[in-house]
Amino acid sequence: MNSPVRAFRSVGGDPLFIEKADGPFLFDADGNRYIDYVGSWGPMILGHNHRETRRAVESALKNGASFGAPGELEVRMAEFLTEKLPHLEMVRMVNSGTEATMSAIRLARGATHRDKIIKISCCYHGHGDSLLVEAGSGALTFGTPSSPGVPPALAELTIVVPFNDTGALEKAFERNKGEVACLIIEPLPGNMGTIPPKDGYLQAIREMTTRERALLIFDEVMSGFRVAFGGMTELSGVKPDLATYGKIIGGGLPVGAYGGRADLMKQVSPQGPVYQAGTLSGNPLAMAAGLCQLRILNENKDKIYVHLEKMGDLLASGLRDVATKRGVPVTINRVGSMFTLFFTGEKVVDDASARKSDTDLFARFFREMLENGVYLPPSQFETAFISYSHGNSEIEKTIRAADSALEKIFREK
Ligand code: KE4
Repeated sequence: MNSPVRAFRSVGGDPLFIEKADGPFLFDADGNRYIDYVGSWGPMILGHNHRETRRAVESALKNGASFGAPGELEVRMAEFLTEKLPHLEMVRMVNSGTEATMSAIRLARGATHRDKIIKISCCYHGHGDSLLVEAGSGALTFGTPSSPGVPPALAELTIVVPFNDTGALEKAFERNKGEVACLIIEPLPGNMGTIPPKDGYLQAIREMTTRERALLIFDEVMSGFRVAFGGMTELSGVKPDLATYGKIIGGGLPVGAYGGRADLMKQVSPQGPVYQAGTLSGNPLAMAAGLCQLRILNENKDKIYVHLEKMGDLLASGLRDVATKRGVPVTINRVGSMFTLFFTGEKVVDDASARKSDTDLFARFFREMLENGVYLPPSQFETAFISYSHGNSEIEKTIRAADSALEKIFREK
């Protein structure tokens, strides 16, 4: 088990071992087929085993796997990202979202000569020490939002405030005047389940960080190229100083990236003193897969994002109808092809309201859906993803699977 969120710990039962994947489907080692809503936790926006992406990797591999020296593909990736994402004046490729956020934090501290950072309670930014303080995703799921092993001297430099609460953020800045290097946020949190920002919240954060001369880091590892081609930066119109990416930009291969204002990025080694390095950064295979997927998204952006929105709307309304029909209180938060079905009747606007969900019922529902051939993320506090390869038939089958799952659960209650 190379990542805890795959462990089915919070939903019970043994994790499935997957042999292959294709389009919207996973196939386990026993040959069972599932409609997949994990999508490798976000990267597989076009669907699994995409023909063109596979060919791009095969053709890059013919030239060798890794050179440890600059190559054309990583330059093409940098050109693509900086051309399509105006807030990225410069970008550095790394090998995971964790590396991207860890490096962006270090750059913020180095550039501002300040040590403190502000993060949002139960946002997850990978497993960098400074960010495993009240973190989301598996840390939240398994009840260890703040991980042992992070020295208190470091953890106390991370200030945590609740999501969607500008008052708490004002107070945090007030109490740490002139000491905050940056605020890092998932502009669309997906690691306490999907929770959209309240209207004006991101704009308010932008104003506060500018006023306090703290850098604003948008962690778009999950939302980047997912909720729109330009991610939440496009949807919100808010321009961060730095942003991090991962998942989709690697097309399923190990990848991460951080970038933003050139005056900041020029402080990263070798141009500047802030050190960050990586044996496989800009790896030709990951660049080939990522560029292929990004180019397909770019060349078909209207068609693809309209389809993702349509499928998302169809699924969310179908699930809501099924739950309402059976008198089961649910809240479904969705932005495009990212959604979470919370087993609570209350609005879910932050981690406190998310934690009110009936996680036992979620676990039972998860297992019944698996029985019915649908593979949801194995945690109430994760986001489900729809891919471009999901069509009406998969959505309708999923809704029927949910109907029979709830029927069975409540028949036996
Ligand atoms: P990676 O180091 O896993 O590539 O990225 C860390 C990361 C950073 N920022 C955001 C917003 C993220 O969602 C993630 C990783 N997301 C989890 C799923 N919630 C990855 C799945 C896993 O840990 O296995």
